[in-house]
Amino acid sequence: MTKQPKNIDEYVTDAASIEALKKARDECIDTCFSRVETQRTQCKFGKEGVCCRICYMGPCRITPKAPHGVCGADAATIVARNYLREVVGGTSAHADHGRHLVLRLKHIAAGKGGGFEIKDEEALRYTARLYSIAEAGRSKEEIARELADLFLKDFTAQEEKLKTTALAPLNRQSTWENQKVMPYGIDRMVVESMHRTHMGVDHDYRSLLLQAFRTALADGWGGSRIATMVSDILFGSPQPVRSDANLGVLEEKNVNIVVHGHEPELSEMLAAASCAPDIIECARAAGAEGITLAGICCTANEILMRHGIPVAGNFLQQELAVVTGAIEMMVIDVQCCMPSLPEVAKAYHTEIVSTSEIAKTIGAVHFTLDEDNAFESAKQLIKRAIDNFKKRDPGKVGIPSAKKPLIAGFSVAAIKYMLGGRFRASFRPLNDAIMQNRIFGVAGIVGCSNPRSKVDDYTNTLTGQLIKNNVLVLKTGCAAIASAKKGVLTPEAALEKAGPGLREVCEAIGIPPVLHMGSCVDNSRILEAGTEVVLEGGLGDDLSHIPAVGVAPEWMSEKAVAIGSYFVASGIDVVLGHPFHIGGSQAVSDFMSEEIKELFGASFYVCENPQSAFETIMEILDKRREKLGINKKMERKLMDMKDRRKLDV
Ligand code: SF4
Ligand code: MSK
Repeated sequence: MTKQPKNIDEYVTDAASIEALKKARDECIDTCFSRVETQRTQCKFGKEGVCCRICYMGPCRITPKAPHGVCGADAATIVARNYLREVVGGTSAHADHGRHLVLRLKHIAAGKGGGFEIKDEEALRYTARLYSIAEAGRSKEEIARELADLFLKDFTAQEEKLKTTALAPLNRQSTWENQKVMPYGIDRMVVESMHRTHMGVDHDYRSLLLQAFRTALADGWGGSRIATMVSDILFGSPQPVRSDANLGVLEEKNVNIVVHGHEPELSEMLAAASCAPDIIECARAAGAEGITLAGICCTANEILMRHGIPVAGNFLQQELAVVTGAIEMMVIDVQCCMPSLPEVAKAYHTEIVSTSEIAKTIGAVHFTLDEDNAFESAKQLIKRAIDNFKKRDPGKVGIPSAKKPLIAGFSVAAIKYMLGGRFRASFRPLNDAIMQNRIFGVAGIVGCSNPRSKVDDYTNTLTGQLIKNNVLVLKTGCAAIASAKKGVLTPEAALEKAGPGLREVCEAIGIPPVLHMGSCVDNSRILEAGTEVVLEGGLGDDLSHIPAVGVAPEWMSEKAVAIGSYFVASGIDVVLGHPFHIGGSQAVSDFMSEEIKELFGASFYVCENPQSAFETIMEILDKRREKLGINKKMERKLMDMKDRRKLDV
């Protein structure tokens, strides 16, 4: 066993995690919080990005005395190659997720849905129109077939630009053409990047970094955007929905099943199957009162957004959820699922079940969904969890009571509807509120939690300061769950915590000051929202003009590297809570903070504490407002529906 954390509240912030981590310590369970202690001393070469193990003349490490690898590569080449490979990792994760969903859409269109169906025909027809696919008078299957084929071409296109990039503002598309970063097919971008970083190929750090931004664009405006659109078509476009978040959503008297990872397909089936009368009867027969289905990470966000299924926690609560001793089954799929889970589960009765054919974990039981009979298959899995309920040891159960209410489900369509109503759905009221300085700007806060810093602390402190200063916050991923646990995802929070201008707008529209927009792939919704702001008019004609900023306070994954890169390449400045592994090359660092401003109109800023992030964000927004000429103080007035209609110029 590794060294256990001493002062628990130096690691975690919310009451439920504090309680669960104390329980883990008392029961001598290793978690990421104990393992991070044994990993305190980090490799300086890895951290600075100057370790190269691309070929077997190496590994080579760059130092002042050894400024070149065996092949002659310098620090800039090695750092840029490593960075590009991180972007490739992140892009691949989102893209592969998207590809699975597109294939599902194609199978459904071919009549082989196996229990899956197109739930949102309106979203299907709307998306088809975006790509000039004829939809009037055609069946949904016909449209779905053509749309799925078009999306698949966005993966395989060799010499044609990614079609989905046409959803970006026109000026941004020109920037990408001018800077030669317009991506081709997603698969080609990934393969080409791996080729370019092979030993002895691309050595110019600028060339490598531009390829990193090009590959990232194939994520944000390709794999992720496609994944979000297809998820909405298959499972329904999110609408505001109430729920609760934190470990307190687990029920002592129920069979508790937790879904974890990123893919919505099986969890959608589990959500439906967990309500089936025969399944509930089965749970009662086993001595439970019912079934609680809850989520961790972005699988949680997917089913929260569409069904209001409660959230048990974010990334660093996955082991703590098992430590409650009250989970019969944790169903894991892809991304962010720790390999430690089966080891933690050994101390309890919890069964860890892996469900993706591409993601196996030693110690987990593997379950393959019967694609032809998905609903029945999901029921079988739940029955297995019910059987496990009998093995629960009441003496080991300790469910923290803390949980907070929340509202999630803010797709762009839902925001538009809330702003203007069904027949006048529009971003106009938001643009006007920004122009009138009721809302100072918009911050998209995204990303993970990381045991190297106090969990959720940076994210929540910064979010609090921003809303107090009239910055509307859009959130996804584990950052959104951090806000949920803090209780700021409710309209009531606007009354208490938002600044006066933001409060007026939130009250008039009935939204929280922090909008939960979904999972990690749903960062594409933030790009979509930014594009709506541009198209609505009055705030410049490119994403690099609007008063908006991206923030990743406690990020940890390669996906975050790709996300940050596509935000910047899209013209949105990004503030990071800790730096990329690029510090070993001054040339690369200068490129990422300065030179790219000229190329994309945005760049990266590193702020290691929430106060400096707050100041930097306000400065970025202020500069953008100044350039737009909208920095004048406006009279404040409470908007009602009549006012909002008047604003509709
Ligand atoms: Fe060393 Fe060059 Fe091989 Fe990298 S590619 S391991 S720097 S010899
Ligand atoms: S789950 S990538 S820890 S946000 Fe999307 Fe959370 Fe980060 Fe995973």
